[in-house]
Amino acid sequence: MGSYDPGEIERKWQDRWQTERAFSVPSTSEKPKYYLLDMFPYPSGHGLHVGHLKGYVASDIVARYKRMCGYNVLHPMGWDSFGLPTERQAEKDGITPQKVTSRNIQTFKRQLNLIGVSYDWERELATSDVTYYRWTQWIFSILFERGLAYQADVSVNWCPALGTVVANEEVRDGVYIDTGDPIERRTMKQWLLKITAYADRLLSDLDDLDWPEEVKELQRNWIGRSEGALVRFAVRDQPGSFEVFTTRPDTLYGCTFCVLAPENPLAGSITSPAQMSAVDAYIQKAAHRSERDRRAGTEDKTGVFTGAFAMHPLTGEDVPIWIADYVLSSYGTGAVFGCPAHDERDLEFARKFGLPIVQVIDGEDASHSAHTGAGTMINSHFLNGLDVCTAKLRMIAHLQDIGAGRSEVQYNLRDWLFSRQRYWGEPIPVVYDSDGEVVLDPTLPVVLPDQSELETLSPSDVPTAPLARATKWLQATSPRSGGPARREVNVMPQWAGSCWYYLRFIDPRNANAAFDPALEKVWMPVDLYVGGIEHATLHLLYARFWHKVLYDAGYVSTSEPFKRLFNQGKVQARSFRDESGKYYYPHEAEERDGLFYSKQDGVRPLVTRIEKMSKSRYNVVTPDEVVRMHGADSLRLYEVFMGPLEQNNLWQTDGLIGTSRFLDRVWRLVTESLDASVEKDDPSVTQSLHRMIQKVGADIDRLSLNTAVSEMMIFLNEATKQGRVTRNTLSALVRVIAPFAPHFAEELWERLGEQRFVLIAPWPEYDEALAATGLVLIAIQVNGRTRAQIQLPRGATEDQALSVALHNEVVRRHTHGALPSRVIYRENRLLNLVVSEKTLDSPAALG
Ligand code: ANZ
Repeated sequence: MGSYDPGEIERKWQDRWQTERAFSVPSTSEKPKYYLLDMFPYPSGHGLHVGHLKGYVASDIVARYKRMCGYNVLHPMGWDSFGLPTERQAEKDGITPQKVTSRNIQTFKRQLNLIGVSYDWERELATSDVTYYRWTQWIFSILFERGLAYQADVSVNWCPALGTVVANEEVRDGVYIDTGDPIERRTMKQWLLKITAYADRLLSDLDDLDWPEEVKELQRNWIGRSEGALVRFAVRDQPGSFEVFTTRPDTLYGCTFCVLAPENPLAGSITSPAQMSAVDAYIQKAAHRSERDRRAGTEDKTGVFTGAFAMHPLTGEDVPIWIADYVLSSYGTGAVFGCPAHDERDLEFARKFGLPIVQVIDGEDASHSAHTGAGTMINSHFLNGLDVCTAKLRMIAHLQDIGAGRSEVQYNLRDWLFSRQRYWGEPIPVVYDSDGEVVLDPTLPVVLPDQSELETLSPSDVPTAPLARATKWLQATSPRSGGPARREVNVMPQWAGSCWYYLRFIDPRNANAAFDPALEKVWMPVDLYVGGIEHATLHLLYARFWHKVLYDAGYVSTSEPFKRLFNQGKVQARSFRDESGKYYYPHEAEERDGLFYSKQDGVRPLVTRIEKMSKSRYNVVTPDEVVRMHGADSLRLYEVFMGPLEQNNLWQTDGLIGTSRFLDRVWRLVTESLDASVEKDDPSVTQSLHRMIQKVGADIDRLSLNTAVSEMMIFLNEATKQGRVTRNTLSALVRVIAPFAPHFAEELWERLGEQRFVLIAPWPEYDEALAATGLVLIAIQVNGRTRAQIQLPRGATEDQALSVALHNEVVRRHTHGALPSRVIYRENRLLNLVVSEKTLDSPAALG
């Protein structure tokens, strides 16, 4: 019979899966398709830790379950392998980025295989392979030809230390978040992608997606659609005029000043001689503040008067024109009209500089804070007496009549800054003709030159890309004139490759096209996309944007790429720091009387915290060490049993003892029952079995995997009471466990006498009526009085009953949310929560 030895079993089945190509997915099949995608990783030098694996284990469980349910499941994996960290690692180690990449990929792949994930490695891809990025370049050509890729002088975050432009999202408090290197604002000629042309569709198509509401909301805010009006102001005694964007045209009679962004070109030209030096000094200073800080607007308002006046478009009165950095150059028109009575920022500004405040909406006067809400119009001529909403429409119509304005929609979303001054990225496939004209290079791929051509990857002082040093590579022939041309030296940002990889997985070895259109129709859209919430805005917006462009160009058949999205939470772990903030590894800390000290000196007190698991916090646990100790199947079970998948969960290596023990008990039940040849099960076991099959399947569909595992545990308790069970029951049990603990299940499946992999066995059927009888009603009492009844699976443990009861609304009302001081549990009958009367009386418990 033998006992359960994970090491041996796992090796055996991983070898068999591999030699029999068990995970190879036919591109077409009689079966219905299911496309299940993980957000592919960036292969960093640190390898994977158990926190990274949570999402991969979860999706593998779904993939295995769907296969057993009869789907042809596409479950691929690849590498998002272009990027700055690899390039920096290469510089440090004195090897090429290609070498660093392949070394890192090897580690990642080994670690993923260690836990038995069922990827079809025959479809593996890396975004830095020329066979892949030639098609990324091809999509760039489509964007270019459709007028969606263009060059412009833009104000960018230049990082001298890295020698590249970085995205706004990568900068905080004036430094590059990853390395802490300072950032300067500079105006440079850059490539941009016109994602703003798709803003409306990116917004409205969200409604039909089966995505977490939270992510949809993040995208809506990121796109940030605002309806309002443009209003034109003429400058007194000067030829110039400017437009402002406002969402509150109803408040125009309350305008007492105008403000230009410091970058607004008008700022220089309208300024009076007397104000010139003050204005210049202010503009200089503003250039050092990041856009993020300016947007946050937490600091005191600053500004400077230009000495010029605008004419109010309705009254003709003088309105002073100021310059202030709370107005952003990149939003609206880079100019606003100030209405201090009804806008908080304008009010602060008016107070600081002694500007008049004119109230135009009835309500409290503006001596304390601006009245920004609804109300009735006053001091506003033809608008008086109207409500704010009607006044907006009237004002826009009036402005239109007199030619001073019109309605306008603005987006927070900006065009996507698409060039980077680095080496390890996709070359942008254009050349500059001898007359400077930009021409698309039709001969793809444009291969990245060998690193040796550049001498060094290190950035130079002048803001130019390393590729500018590849003198031979630079020389090209113009496809337009046939004459000499110069290659583009900027490369694409790291986000490019991940915009379309899900399409390449469909047909990864196609040498003549990015993918076969017939196969695209078979597989798209992705049925379930699993990954972290940190990709809610950038990656998921960029990918949706490219997909829509490909859709418009007729290359894909769906308007959205990802039908359903699931975000797994983070794995957290305890970290140790001393008073200076220096981190310690857990093995460097020792506990005395509930406090922690550094082992090294024994006296230095350490602060412990629960933080996101990460290398930089010294609290990482690797799959390698866990698998060695407990086996891959225990690890897989623990990854999803820690708590609800969408939440952040605390890693506790001790928890693995529980999942290991569970597997041991299943092992014993199966192997011992096999010898006993039981003819019939107790009705309670049968009911519990059917209920488990039903519940586990439904839970996997909802990605409620922790409850699926408890369901299996409940069944095991029930079965163990009977001692031995029938072969049919064993067969169903092994199949239900298979997606979670695949090696373990294959081994038992073989011992049950089965010839083929459990991997492709059908998911067991259940009887609806029997499943329903597996439930019992349990009375919940608070201090001996019955307050509620809850439905639980027969045989639920005290912990399971308690966790359901404490979440019950009625129960919470009676316990005032307090934890019971004592619990009395009668299985399948009642749960009595003893809560101290004092707690019930004290108002603190009400919280
Ligand atoms: C006059 C006004 C009166 C405004 C009032 C508000 C209240 P969202 O919702 O973000 O679109 N604004 C316009 N362009 C700006 C810029 N470049 N930088 C900073 N602020 C800018 O907000 C639009 C409002 O933000 C606009 O409406 C404008 O101020 C300001 F009682 O115009 B409002």
